Amino acid sequence: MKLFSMPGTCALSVHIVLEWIGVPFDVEVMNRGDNRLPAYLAINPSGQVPALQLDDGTVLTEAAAILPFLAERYTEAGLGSDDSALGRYRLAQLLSFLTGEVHVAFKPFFMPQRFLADEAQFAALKANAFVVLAPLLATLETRLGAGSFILDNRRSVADAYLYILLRWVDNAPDGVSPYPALSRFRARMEIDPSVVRALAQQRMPSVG
Ligand SMILES: N[C@@H](CCC(=O)N[C@@H](CS)C(=O)NCC(=O)O)C(=O)O
Repeated sequence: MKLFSMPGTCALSVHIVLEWIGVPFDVEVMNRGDNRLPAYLAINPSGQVPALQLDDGTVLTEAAAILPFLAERYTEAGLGSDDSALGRYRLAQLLSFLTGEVHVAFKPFFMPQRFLADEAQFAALKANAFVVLAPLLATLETRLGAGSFILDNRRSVADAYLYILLRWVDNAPDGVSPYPALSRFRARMEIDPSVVRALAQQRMPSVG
């Protein structure tokens, strides 16, 4: 398998999961901009990461599909949902919230130019992203509570995704500190050897 990624992106979540699983894989950490070159557009026409190329050449995109795929293919790693009737859907529900609500709320902060042409409005748009994010982060804070993991207090692929989101919260005026449960979660992930390895390969700082 080969993971296509760029430093600082949500593709880090897939990298962490591959490290947790312990299966051999290649990773191409592209420079920003290379994701819009024809070579990568042939792999993922959206130009976005992550993309996971399987050994038979098939390409999977969208973290909400790649993460459960890996959890189900490598069940022995114990990164999926429980076996209850609704387990898979609870994971799908959570990944949908993380990718479709929380991640998307960061987009005006990271890419204001995709929302507005007037650069004079960028600062307000970026600041507003964290206003939109506050209730979403509060929901995650409540959900995590005293637990160690975000999906029904069992380790799962969703933890890797939550972690990459929390790194981005550093850009908020008070960072992640208003959320004690999320802060504890992030600190635990930060010292996970698989996370440390993935960060190094992604050329990303390991923040203490
Ligand atoms: N819905 C996609 C979103 C992927 C996405 O937004 N990736 C960003 C990095 S976090 C990206 O590739 N941005 C580069 C670009 O859009 O040009 C997913 O969840 O996988």
